[in-house]
Amino acid sequence: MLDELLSENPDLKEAVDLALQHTMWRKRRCINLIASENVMSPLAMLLYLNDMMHRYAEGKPFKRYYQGLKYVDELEVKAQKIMGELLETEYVELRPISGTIANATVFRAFANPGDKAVVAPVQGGAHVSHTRYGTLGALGIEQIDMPFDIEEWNIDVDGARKVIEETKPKIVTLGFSLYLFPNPTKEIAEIAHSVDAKVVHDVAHVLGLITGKVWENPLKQGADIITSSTHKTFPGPQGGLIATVSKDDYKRIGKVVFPMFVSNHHLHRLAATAITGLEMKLWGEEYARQIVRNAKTLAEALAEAGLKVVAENRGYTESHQVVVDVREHGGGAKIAEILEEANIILNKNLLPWDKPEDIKNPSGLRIGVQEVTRWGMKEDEMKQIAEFIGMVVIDKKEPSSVREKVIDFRKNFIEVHYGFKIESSDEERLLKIMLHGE
Ligand code: DSN
Repeated sequence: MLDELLSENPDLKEAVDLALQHTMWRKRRCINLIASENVMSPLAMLLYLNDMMHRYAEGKPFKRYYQGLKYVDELEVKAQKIMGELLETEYVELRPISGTIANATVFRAFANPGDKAVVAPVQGGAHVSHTRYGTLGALGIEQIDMPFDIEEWNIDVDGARKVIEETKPKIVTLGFSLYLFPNPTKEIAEIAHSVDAKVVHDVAHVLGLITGKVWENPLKQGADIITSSTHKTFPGPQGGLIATVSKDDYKRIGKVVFPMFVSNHHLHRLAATAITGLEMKLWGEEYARQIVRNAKTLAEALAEAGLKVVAENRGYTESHQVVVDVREHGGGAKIAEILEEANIILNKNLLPWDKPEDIKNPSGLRIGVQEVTRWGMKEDEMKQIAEFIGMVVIDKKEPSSVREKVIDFRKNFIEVHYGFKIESSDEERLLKIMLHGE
């Protein structure tokens, strides 16, 4: 029946094929090492398909501008509570639909156009939304960078003190998208608070490491607010989150979320976020520990294979990421493209010594192991992945020959770990309700 429909309608066939091909390729035949992605468990995915995706809910739970939301209200409060328990605070906002919108909200709540923000150095891997090119600039807030210490692969605290004390910003941001070691939150927060600046720590990359208790929670280190997405090391649906320890800050943030940055907050993700949060309560610590073990093992194996892994003096990494300098092999763009031919998916990245104009072919590769860990891979598999990468980058093997080996290897990792398991009969039952309402 479907085949008939598709053969009669070439445009439909193309659209359906593209979505199916992508899914089969990325879910079954690739090693995904993009550091900002992950996969949901089948239960979270199925519940993500719920009817809330069609609805509006402007305002806060139980104080909405639309009717028909009695289940949405309760679910939103439940999801906030679960995330709050994981983050050890009662003040969680789940309405921002992405990490960037979470940042925009907080920047707008605590600074006006013309104010200053001292930000974690872009050179060290801060996200574009913290810059003049992104959200910060769009809001008319001036970006002033803290200096970066390449030896320590972290923020230079003495340099940051000088900049913060001289410029007296309204906001100080921390957090990186190229994130190997925790930022010195405590030290920076003390300096920022001495000039009455709010400390906003963007933990998008490490949220799952924080909820898994292998990475310090900035809210316990003096940060006033954390912003995040919910789909990187925290393996939930794509979405945003803000958390704070202050009731006043929470109220102020809430007034900016809606009506300024979010009208409809994509309600179907609330169920999936709640389910993923419960999974992280049960298995998140084991998951986070394995992620860090895997990242360290991969870094060491890549170095042994002859690649220049950064931060060797600091043990390469304490996060889900591994960063490799591939200048001598032709640069990040070239190597990332060749690896894609071998079905190894990762991204090129600017490294601290690159200039902005190097963006098209920067020095680095950014590698994240959080998704392969969720597919059940452990240290032995990290060594195997390093071998595949070495075959392409060092031994210059034909990527298509490595691709065959990658596809074969990937066949053994098709179940999501650290999540709820359900029977296929349950999947069918839930899918039927999601599609047809009963
Ligand atoms: N695009 C994400 C990343 O790759 O780090 C951040 O939003």
